Amino acid sequence: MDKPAFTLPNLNYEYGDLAPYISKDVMELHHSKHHQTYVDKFNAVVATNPSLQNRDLNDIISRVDEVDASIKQSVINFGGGHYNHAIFWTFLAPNTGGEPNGELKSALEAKYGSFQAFVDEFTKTSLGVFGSGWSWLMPDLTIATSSNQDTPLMHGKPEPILGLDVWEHAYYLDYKNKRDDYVRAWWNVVNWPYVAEKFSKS
Ligand code: MN3
Repeated sequence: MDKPAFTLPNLNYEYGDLAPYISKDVMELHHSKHHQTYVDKFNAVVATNPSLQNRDLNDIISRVDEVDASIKQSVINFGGGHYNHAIFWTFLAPNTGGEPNGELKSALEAKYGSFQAFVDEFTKTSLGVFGSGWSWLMPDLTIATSSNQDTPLMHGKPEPILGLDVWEHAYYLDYKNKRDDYVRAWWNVVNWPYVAEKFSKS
């Protein structure tokens, strides 16, 4: 069998490094099972559709409207699932200090009034996502949401500079039904240096 088109990305930290905010068990399950399943199912779609082959992930995702109708929902679900998780892991890091420095912090303060007001608004938006989905901070510092494995890139938007998985699989083992506890804990493991770098390059 040919090498699969897409592979599960490695994390820049260990599964247990984000505890107690996100447990080792959740990280391991989320990365090695949930994300791997999106990768495997996406590879199966790619393997039988030459129009998707030899293309990078962002290219496929950003041009999903050109995908044949018979496989479009699979590309949204599995390609989107791979893409969303791949960027989500990069937005996480242990012990990053709780808030950004420099240009990003100033820009968030200018837009929202204070860093805390931004945190409150992003938290409120994340809690308001009905069912499964994502909340995003866009390069223009607006806050967006997606349902299921939809993603801004599928709608002519740029890549988010920060995003949060609010599917129950992201928190149920740690927080049961309490999404608000998960979101509040997640702020402790946001990779602000990386987010600030994404912002400065956007
Ligand atoms: Mn997930």
